[in-house]
Amino acid sequence: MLLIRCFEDKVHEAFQKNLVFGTTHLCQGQEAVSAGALECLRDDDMLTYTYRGHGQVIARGMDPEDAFAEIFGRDSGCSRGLGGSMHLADLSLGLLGSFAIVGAGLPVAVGAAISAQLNERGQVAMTFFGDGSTNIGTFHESMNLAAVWKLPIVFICENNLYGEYSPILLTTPFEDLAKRAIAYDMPSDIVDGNDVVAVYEAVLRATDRARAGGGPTFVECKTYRQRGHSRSDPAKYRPDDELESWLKRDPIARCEAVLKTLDGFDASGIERIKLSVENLIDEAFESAASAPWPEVRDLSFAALRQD
Ligand SMILES: Cc1ncc(C[n+]2csc(CCOP(=O)(O)OP(=O)(O)O)c2C)c(N)n1
Ligand SMILES: [Mg+2]
Repeated sequence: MLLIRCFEDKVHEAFQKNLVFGTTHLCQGQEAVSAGALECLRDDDMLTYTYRGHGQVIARGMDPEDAFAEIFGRDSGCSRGLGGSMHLADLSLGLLGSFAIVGAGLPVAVGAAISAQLNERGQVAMTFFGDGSTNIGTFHESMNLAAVWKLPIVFICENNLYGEYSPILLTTPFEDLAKRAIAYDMPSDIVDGNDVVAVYEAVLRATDRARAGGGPTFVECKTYRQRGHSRSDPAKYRPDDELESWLKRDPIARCEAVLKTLDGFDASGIERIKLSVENLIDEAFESAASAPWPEVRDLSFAALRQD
């Protein structure tokens, strides 16, 4: 979670320094969802995620330098600098892609789940999406097919209460999105998405069910994005005190408080972890920011295919 938080803070800094081409959508406040859920995956599992997908990619183990380089448009980026913040992918890590079109990642994950079912190796697919995505047609088609074919997939909804600048109840008739699963006779769970252990336990139940042939699960994680929707959105549309009340439930601070009650963890140990994460991110940032640009000839499809 710290790695994701530090990474996102640096991306924000980079954006202000004009190092980021295009836009970027940050996930500070939602780190427990990525960290808890990704802990349940095996190396050969596959996932899709959205434009707000830096957290999933980092939690899955992409080298932060490769992710920074991609966001800065450099040749050493995970997509050769040609995709940017909304296109972080690495097939060797099962990172099938981030999708800028709301809802577009779900059918791709369903396809991955079909391949997992045919392979019979106990793989699962996972797909992350926001609350707003549950109003999109592909969400319903994906849930339906996954339920009918009992596919090994976990649908993870990061309900952060907003779709762009709209509060959820202006676009959706209810706040508990797990109700959507009832229409597909699919098991579901609602968890505190700012509690990393709660996320882990719920998602583990879901991945265990999927691997055992029990089909899909919908896991709704209640969370909150601490920053605006994208770029420099100041998020002025939020009611007074809302951010403050969610900052009190910050997933990292909460985890830290729990760790301090355990044997073997104390304040100085946690400080050491923070310092080592900050150093790692600082070094990755500096290397990526000075990495070479792609050559114009590399922009051709033929050149990319040779890799
Ligand atoms: C099909 C489609 N419609 C509209 C948009 C514009 N858009 C980008 S993000 C977004 C909000 C999505 O909200 P949510 O699914 O809750 O995800 P969050 O941004 O909160 O993570 C919208 C409407 C889009 N990218 N794709
Ligand atoms: Mg949302």
